[in-house]
Amino acid sequence: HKKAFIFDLDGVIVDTAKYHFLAWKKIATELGIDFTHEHNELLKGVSRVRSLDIILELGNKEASQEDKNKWLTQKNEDYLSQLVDMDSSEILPGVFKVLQFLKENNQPIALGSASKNARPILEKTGIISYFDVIVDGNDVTNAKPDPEVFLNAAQLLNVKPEDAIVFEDSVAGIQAANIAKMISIGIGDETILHEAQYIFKDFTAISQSFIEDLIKK
Ligand code: B16
Ligand code: MG
Repeated sequence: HKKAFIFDLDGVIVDTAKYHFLAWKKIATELGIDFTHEHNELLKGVSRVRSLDIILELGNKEASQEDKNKWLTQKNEDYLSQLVDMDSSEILPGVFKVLQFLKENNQPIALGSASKNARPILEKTGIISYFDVIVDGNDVTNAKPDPEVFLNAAQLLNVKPEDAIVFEDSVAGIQAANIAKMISIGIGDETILHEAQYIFKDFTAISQSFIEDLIKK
């Protein structure tokens, strides 16, 4: 069967969580809300709008839609300003090798990300040409753990969900892949990502034969 290899972006291909954190931290501090790295874990794979709501909940604050819109814009401008100097050095260890191997073996590759900034990030890091299909935060209405983003990617590649393989660093993303009946591969901490079918600490821990087996399955 033809396969589809679907990659999440933040936390899988690049570590943009640190930039998201800095930008949210500024907003939180302005609002007098204590926002820690631990809290930042809650925002992984979660949309921008939902992230702000989570931060406001943490601080027990309510806000008007007007204020929320202002902070969302401010957060994104701040985040984008951190990305100006981004280049291929920010691609996480082992990722490039896997993308290269999949391409050499003519395997369909997709991006399945909640981020609305996915395209500029793939361009800056020089890997956008590896992706046959890009589904991001601009294309979906339901956020992970809803499987919409991954189902769209597989459909665009003409591949059945059972033949799709998802690489994800967030719990919500692993749940989305599982709900879609796709093969879920967690990238990160095995205690956090225990719902994944396979878990690796990063892409350097994934062997070529593991990928070959997925292709042949
Ligand atoms: P943006 P992913 C997600 O990307 C991030 O994990 C999450 O922290 C962020 O809030 C979300 O994208 C939206 O990003 O503000 O750029 O639209 O992990 O699904 O690739
Ligand atoms: Mg992610």
